[in-house]
Amino acid sequence: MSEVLPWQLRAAFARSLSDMYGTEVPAYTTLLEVSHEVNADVVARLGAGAERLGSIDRVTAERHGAIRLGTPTEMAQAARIFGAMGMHPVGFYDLREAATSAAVPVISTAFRPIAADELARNPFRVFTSMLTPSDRRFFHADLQQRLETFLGAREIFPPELLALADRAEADGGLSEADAARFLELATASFELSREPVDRAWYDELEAVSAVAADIGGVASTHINHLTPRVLDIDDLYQRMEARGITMIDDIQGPPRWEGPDVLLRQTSFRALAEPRAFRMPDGSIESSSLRVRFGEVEARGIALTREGRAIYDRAVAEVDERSAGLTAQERQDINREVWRREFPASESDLAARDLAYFTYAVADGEVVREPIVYEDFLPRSAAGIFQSNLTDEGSKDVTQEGVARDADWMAGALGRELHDPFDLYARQREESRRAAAAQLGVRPGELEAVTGA
Ligand code: OOG
Ligand code: NI
Repeated sequence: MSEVLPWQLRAAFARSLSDMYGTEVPAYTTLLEVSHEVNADVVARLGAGAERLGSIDRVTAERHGAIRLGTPTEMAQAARIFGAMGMHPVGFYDLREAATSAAVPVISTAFRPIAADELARNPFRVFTSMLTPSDRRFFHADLQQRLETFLGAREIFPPELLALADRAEADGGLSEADAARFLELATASFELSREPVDRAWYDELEAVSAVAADIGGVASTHINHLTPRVLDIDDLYQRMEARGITMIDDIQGPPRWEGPDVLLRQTSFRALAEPRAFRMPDGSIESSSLRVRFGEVEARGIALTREGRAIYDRAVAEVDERSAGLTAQERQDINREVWRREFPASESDLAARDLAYFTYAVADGEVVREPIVYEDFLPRSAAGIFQSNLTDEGSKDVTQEGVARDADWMAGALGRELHDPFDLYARQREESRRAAAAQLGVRPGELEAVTGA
């Protein structure tokens, strides 16, 4: 019998990773402290209204992690480990296309719980990227070959961990003793290695892309960042700067405005120099540092439908076009102006125009509409976060043809179904509408007519 259920493994893993990362990156601990202060203040100010997009318990425990892997084999192994914790691959992100200013040769998915009750128990998600060594815009044939040989020879996840993961997935959990071992091995897989880094190899990759060096320049992987959720990201940004921590220039995503929060807003503090050992070409060991890991924070809003998302994508393109050479403040102003023109300023208008997802429930004979929180990521913001933390642009030969990658390719690499985020939100909405309609004895399509919801 399984004593520790998948959601309990997931919650324990998120905690264990957070503790480990806090010892590795002390500024992350500061970020957590400030996040807690901000959230406590918002709850004090707004009361129950602060919990419209998730209970304060959920939001306080909520984290997303980011990891970067090298090969389809490593991706499939990660999928087994996350599968053990009830986390499934959702969405396909092509950051090669989304990045505009630096070389980011990766494609990504996110592992997360997909059922509403699982999300409510613990919403831990991990943005997981993999390198594309066959993409000629970044890697010439000889470098591709050496990179694939290097990646093919390393072992990121020990066989014992994978065996425990498979057992957990098959049995729906693990015994106490197995769970403890699983958590220990899983956490250790994402610790920063003390092994000396091959200086020449790392530098060769870094000339192409700092992200390529971070992934393929070392024989292990590590958690890149762990992101808490805050209820007021503008307030958090100011408080971090006041504490002397330099933040990147922008808050990525929608602007701060008077209407409903939608999708995702994110920002981060700049990557810190972390001491690392290097093996030099003459065999000597030197200590130096690498700047790849940073602290990110996010605020989440309502999930948009495909129509709502299309408006968002158009708005991003317009803001980009008009922002060249402007300051962060001027960019935010344009973002807000475009937003006010394009998006309705109330939840009921978002619902009426079918731009966002809501669930419906019956309380005291009335239909109550509640927003569905956005559980996914934004390719443009993800690329922005990657790029804003790179000191070097790397190189990208745009005269070459890129290698084609899409959601089907990713599903094949993972050997699992890749869920479409829009389908998941739509299903949640339809299920709630069916249940509410059944309770009132009407058809789902008549809910609005009955109550004006
Ligand atoms: C992932 C960047 C994307 C987010 O929150 O959008 C991401 C990475 O830096 O590895 O984590
Ligand atoms: Ni992130």
